[in-house]
Amino acid sequence: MKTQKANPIRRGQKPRARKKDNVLVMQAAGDDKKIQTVTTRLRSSLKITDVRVIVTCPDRNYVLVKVLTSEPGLYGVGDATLNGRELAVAATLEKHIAPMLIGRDPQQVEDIWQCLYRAPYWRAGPVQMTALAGIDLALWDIKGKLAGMPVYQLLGGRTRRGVLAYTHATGNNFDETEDAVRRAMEYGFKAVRAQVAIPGLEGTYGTSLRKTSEETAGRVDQQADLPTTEVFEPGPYLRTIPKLFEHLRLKLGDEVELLHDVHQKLSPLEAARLAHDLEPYRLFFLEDPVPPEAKDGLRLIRQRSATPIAMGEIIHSPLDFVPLITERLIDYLRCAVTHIGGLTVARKLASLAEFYQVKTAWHGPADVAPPAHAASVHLDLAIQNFGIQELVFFPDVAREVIPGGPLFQGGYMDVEDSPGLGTDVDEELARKYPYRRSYLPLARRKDGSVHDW
Ligand code: KDG
Ligand code: MG
Repeated sequence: MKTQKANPIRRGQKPRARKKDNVLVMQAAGDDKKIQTVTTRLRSSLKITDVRVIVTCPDRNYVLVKVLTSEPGLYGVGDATLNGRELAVAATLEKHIAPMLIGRDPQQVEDIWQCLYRAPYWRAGPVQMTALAGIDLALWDIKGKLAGMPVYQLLGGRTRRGVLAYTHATGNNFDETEDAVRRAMEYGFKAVRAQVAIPGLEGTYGTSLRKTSEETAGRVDQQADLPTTEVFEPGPYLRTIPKLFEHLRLKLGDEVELLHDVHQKLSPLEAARLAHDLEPYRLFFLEDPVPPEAKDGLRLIRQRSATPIAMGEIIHSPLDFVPLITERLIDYLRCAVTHIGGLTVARKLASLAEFYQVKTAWHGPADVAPPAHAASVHLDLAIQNFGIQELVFFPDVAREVIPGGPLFQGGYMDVEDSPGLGTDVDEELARKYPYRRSYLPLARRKDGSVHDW
């Protein structure tokens, strides 16, 4: 394209001398010439002027970050939602991060990432990494708008036509879960996560669905203004889940990809047994079989079965993934782009994973906002080792407050070809839905002792 060729910044070169830019500007014709001159000047003087943190609850709580610049109308929107700890992230952004950013050049995405990661001295942690991701996403959004390109282009361009998506299906018994998987398949999904209530246990992770604007796929309603309690026992769980997948394979055949989320509830030995017992049903992956502190136990799972393992939605330090990847203890990298520190670092993890045949499955739950889902899909479109992407449908009210986000058709997700991430926030509307205190549930064993939820 003519304009792109004529612009050294778009080609990733450093704008060394204004004179050189001018020579190139001279090569462009007519209107192109004016655009070139304006963008070159704009880029050399662009500054961050404000960082707005928008906490809003259109159906559930979200933390949006809006980074404004010295160029009127040029801003970026990121997501910094951390379910149940929204206000801690908002305070980190407002009190500690925003003052460091005012006056900085928003184009220095990597340098800003490094400053925000290293400057606190206290590295990582979910609150800090989520706050950092909110800024990082907003900066990539700005960079895309400046370049006039969708973010996936800046990440290297498309490697695939669409992004294989999965959604959730659940039920109180095997037949209900089977029906839910069928509905998702009729809607176009080729991959479905299946969960079922465990007989005799009150409340099972992933089994209480709330109504959505899309009838075929659910969002899990597990928020309350004080933690509710679910009961978990490994015995009944380990006996039920292989039978669920035996039922599903028998009734649904081999075509549909099936996934299951353990939600970090098992010990390594229990998880190894489950992965082994599930092997005949050929899961796409078994998710978070053990909690992160027991990740050494993944070795035991590996020795016992060939069920693919996805891990990491509550891992927030990028470095924690390094041994999981290099020792090939996981098959799918499953952190949330928005909880691991943003696109800048997720892209690096994906590159490391590529060399070890580990694929990506970025966490995409209802409790992260559309800019995070969009960022995941932009990355999925650009990397070689994409695996699968979790998809949820947002209710209309959330889509009005936070417009834009990935599209879904025929089992695949995509993004519109608009510049940046393709999402926004309506600040005025957001104010109509103020924050509501909410917690995730707690889990206890039958004897009353606390267990991982
Ligand atoms: O905030 C917790 C949720 O994001 C989590 O329970 C969802 O495990 C989850 C998943 O795989 O989507
Ligand atoms: Mg999960």
